[in-house]
Amino acid sequence: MAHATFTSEGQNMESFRLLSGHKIPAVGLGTWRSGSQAAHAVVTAIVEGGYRHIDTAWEYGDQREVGQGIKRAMHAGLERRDLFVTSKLWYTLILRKMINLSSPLMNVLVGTCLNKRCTELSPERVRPALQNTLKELQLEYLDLYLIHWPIRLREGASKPPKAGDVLDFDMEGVWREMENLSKDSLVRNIGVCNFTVTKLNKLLGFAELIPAVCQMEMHPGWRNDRILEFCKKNEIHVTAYSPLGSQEGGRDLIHDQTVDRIAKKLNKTPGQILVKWGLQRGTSVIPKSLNPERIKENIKVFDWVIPEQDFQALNSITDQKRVIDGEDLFVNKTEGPFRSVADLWDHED
Ligand code: NDP
Ligand code: 1BO
Repeated sequence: MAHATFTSEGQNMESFRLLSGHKIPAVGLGTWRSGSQAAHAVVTAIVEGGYRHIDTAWEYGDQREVGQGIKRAMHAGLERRDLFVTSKLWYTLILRKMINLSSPLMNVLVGTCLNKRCTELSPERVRPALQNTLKELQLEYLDLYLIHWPIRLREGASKPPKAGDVLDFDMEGVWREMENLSKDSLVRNIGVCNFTVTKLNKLLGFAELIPAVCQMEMHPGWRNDRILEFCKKNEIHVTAYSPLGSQEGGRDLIHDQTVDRIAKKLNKTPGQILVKWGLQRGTSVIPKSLNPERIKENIKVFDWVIPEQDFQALNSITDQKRVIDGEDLFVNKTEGPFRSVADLWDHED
């Protein structure tokens, strides 16, 4: 069962233990939309902020920068084993059987593929995708590899998808390949993001390796209690993404009245209250920031607690709504197969 571990002071909740026995640091740095500034953010987080957990994804297009940041942090004296690096399987770039990997033609094709946002989530592409991610990050292994979305898109799919862009997803085939990556020690843990209870139940029906982590949107504006309870019951650790309400176009929880009131009362910042709320629910939390002061602020959450009454006030924020609902990526209102956001989330919200 995933549970908190405590520091020698006996009160600090700094990591959670996964089913595999590995520990996931409770606060990690998110890197979505960090672009060319990702390297600097990663170095600041690790070297100055004391972060040991970095979250990235092929889709973020910043794995090279994240890798450079990790390398610089390691030059500053950190060991690889001290870090917990997560990335995510989106779509794979390489049609290996058809192409000589070292040929100049390969470079051209990969470039073309990148521009087209190759988008097939299928079993034979899982390993090449991971290899590509490891190469970009300049790492030998990942601590955690997640299926980014349980949806397969056609190569060159549009955003929003056109008819025929969203294909059947071979969940069992993809998961078997994820399991093989784990057996081959290329990844220490495997997991999923953006699954529903329906999809998790399906996965648990055939999984030889139970997902160690389920990464989901969670903040006081979208508590997502149903999936949290399901995961706890099944000993799957949950990581809360977009813990501050996400970025541009997201929900401004930093200026939410309840959050602000509690922050002032506890002499903390709204960002710290939002991170701490996630930790007190038993989830790890991955706030993104490019601002050095905010990066450092967001992890100063271990030597205090949100009192029960205030915690319950945060649990009572109304207008519960997803920010990252996947509509622009996966919904085609006339052709389907997902005609609405509700379809996408198996009508569980
Ligand atoms: P967050 O909820 O982490 O919010 C980030 C925003 O908050 C940025 O605009 C940031 O600005 C600002 N911010 C950061 N710290 C503070 C603070 N202390 N006070 C005020 N503002 C602050 O957004 P994300 O959506 O990026 O989620 C975090 C991470 O979760 C992602 O970066 C990604 O790694 C992961 N994720 C995973 C998904 C998945 O499908 N698995 C989906 C979405 C996110 P600034 O940079 O200027 O500080
Ligand atoms: C669509 C990607 C959301 C960030 O993980």
